[in-house]
Amino acid sequence: MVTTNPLDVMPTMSADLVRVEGELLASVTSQDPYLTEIAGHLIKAGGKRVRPGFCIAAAATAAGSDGVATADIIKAAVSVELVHLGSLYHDDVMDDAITRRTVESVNAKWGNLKAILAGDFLLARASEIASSLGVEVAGLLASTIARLCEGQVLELRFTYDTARTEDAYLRSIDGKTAALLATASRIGGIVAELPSEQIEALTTFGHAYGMAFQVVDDVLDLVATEAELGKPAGHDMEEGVYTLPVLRALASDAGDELRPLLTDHMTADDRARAVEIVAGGGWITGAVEVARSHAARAVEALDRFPSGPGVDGLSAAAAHLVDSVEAAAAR
Ligand code: GRG
Repeated sequence: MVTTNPLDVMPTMSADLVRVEGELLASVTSQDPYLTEIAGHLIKAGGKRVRPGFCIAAAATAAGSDGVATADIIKAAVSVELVHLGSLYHDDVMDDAITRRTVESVNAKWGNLKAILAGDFLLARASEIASSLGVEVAGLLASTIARLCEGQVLELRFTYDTARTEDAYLRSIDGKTAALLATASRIGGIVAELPSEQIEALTTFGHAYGMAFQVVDDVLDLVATEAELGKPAGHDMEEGVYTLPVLRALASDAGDELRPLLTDHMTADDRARAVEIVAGGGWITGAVEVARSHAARAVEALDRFPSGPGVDGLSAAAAHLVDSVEAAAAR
């Protein structure tokens, strides 16, 4: 199925995202130009801006909305992207990552200590902006940062553990990824002062989309090309992060051949063979099915609301997500 690009459904989104870019860069200005440069590094590198996009689209689900974001919605969009950025700075330190968003990672360029501090600075700016939007938004963003930490700790606890359960995997991605996408949509609804039923539906949408998004990200790590990933397929296994298709392969008859390959000293040959085993046994298709069911749940959450730029944009984003992974998995 070929789905519509969400940006075509919400024509006002591109101009709103330009406003987000300007405010993102302004928000990380420090009295120290050196910190400004480090904090702006990954903003300038790009990124898909899914979280600000959700915040803006969620607000645009308001009855009669023309889709154009208010100044407060742009602030909300900036605050959720800053939290995402802060988590990327810290994540790259943990993984010793060399690249991010196609450029040199902050830790590779400036070292771990400055990457950690600049990540803290981004979170501080996010909190400052959120507090200007009211206590509810500030509290929600703070509890979401805690959820990200919980999800990440749950991942670390099972690194290189071939006995990691599917439930432990799902709880981890719920925290490290779905929580912020749920919050991005919810904050859009709160700031736009939508009815509470609609805010709950938007939260469910963002959460279900977030679960699908991480499963898709994990599938892509196994099926995308090295050129697309900027690293060889199977990198997560090399890092000891065993994701849904790998866990299902481990639980099957193929487990006996796969398990000995999954070590903290995996060679390039081990990695290639492990990818072959996981990709050859139908576990990719199974994981894509899981992503599809979360994406369907996301779309369903919005089906009580009349069609309009916001609802249509969010639904198109969910359909587009599954479409893109199906295309990659079918290659
Ligand atoms: C300090 C907030 C904070 C958290 C600490 C490091 C950590 C705990 C959590 C890691 C969270 C994390 C990096 C989850 C992965 C989420 C994910 C799928 C990132 C990629 O998102 P995209 O594809 O990236 O939207 P772009 O670059 O397009 O924005």
